[in-house]
Amino acid sequence: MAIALEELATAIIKGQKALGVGLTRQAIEEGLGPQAIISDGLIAGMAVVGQKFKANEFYVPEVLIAARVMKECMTLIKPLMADAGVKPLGTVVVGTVKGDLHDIGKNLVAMMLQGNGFDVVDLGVDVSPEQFIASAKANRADIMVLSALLTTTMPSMKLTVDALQEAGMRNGIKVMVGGAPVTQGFADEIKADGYAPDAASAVDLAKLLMGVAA
Ligand code: B12
Repeated sequence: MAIALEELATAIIKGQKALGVGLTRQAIEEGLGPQAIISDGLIAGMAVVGQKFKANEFYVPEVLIAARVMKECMTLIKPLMADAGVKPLGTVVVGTVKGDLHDIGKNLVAMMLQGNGFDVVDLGVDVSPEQFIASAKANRADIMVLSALLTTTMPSMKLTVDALQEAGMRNGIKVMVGGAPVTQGFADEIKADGYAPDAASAVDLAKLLMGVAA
């Protein structure tokens, strides 16, 4: 029987890894294109997860589990994307800024962006301005996503924005900042392009910065 992609979306929402991977495999075998599997299965599922997270119906563990299922499914689909000419919404370089080792929130943001159609390059934690810039250059990034959880590492965000400016790359790349101590006021102060308070809003912001309807 032909697979209904809503079932795949539901498997993502419920965090059912074996089912999600099985349905993805089945969809590929049935000849469904990667675009349809991603849009109507994975992204549809992660969109619901994001809404539930915003509405406090889901908490961090549920989002992490759903995002992991999505990631597993994506590894099956990724090789087919280039062949089918599927274009990501944009390329984002993600990292926790220099001096900061907190990565739970950053990982959530990265996974939600990936689940919503962005190509994500995750640089990990303790990322220096130079590393951000080198990666943005190498990957032709559209957006830089900076995370900080310590008031003492927030200045690293400013240093990264300044370094981007000095490298002559500021006009071509949008900068998003976030993390518990970060505010819209701070984002404005350091001349970032945007701030969002959580992973679901980060996806909306990234789409806005790319000029895609959220
Ligand atoms: C877990 C944790 C740790 C773990 C980190 C493990 C890991 N792998 O991440 C460990 C034990 C290593 C740790 C170490 C330290 N920690 Co700590 N830690 C925490 C804790 C308990 C939870 C943070 C967390 O993961 N929250 C959950 C995630 C999901 O939330 P989030 O990160 O805010 O992310 C969300 C949003 O902010 C947003 N977001 C995040 N990034 C981005 C980026 C963009 C662009 C956007 C748009 C959105 C966005 O989306 C996310 C999802 O919705 C907090 C306290 C707390 N309750 O917040 C303290 C806390 C952050 N830690 C603190 C401190 C002081 C430290 C240490 C200095 C302790 C010490 N003396 O050694 C060290 C610093 C180490 C270092 N150099 O980084 C303080 C920071 C105080 C401050 N304001 O500066 C806190 C607030 C605890 C406290 N009340 O004192 N910590």
